[in-house]
Amino acid sequence: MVKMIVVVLLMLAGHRSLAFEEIAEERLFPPLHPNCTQSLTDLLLLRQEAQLNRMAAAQEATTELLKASLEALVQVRDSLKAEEHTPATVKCLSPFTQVRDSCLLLALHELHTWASARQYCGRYGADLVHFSDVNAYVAILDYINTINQQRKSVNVWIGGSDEAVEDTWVWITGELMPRGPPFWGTKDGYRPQPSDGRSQNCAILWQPDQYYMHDVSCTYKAVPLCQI
Ligand SMILES: [Ca+2]
Repeated sequence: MVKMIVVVLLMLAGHRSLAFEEIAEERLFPPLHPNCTQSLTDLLLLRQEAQLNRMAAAQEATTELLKASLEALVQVRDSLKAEEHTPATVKCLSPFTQVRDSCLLLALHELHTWASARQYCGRYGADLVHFSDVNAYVAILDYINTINQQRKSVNVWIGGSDEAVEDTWVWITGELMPRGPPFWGTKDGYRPQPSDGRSQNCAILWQPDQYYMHDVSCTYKAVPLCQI
């Protein structure tokens, strides 16, 4: 009976050594012999402890690696954020003002048709403003309110039209304009903009509708918002 227990324990010990232990450890803890007087239980416990220590060390190394990777990713994210919020250095000559990455001029006392407004901006080597995202739009609205602190009732030409192809609104750069909210007016008694088909082909920031974009006739008179 005792011999059988010894054989079973030896089989268990042999299985564990094949599955988990290194050859060096086999030298440290040589195979058991049935006549060995050392406690088999103690020896198995030693082996188990060595295995656990090795697993703990491997886990610790993995944790350190993950921490280092996480720190590197956080640094990349922070640097991208800083880049995103730092406007490029732009030198704007008077009367232009830097707004984000471009120079703007709201010619508050000039009233022009859309085409004439483009010519006005052209005198400065500029053209009517265009923008592609909400942040740029908000920055432009802030600039307009800063220049027009007296809340003069003026509408503002921007560089977009659907004159070439009805209902295909493009910037003067040829890029498609954004559509829908929050750019175009949709409320406060107005029909969703743009709303007037072939009779209105130029885009304007409509002051009575909090400077949301509207379509109006290109021969309407408004102030140019020039951009370099
Ligand atoms: Ca139209």
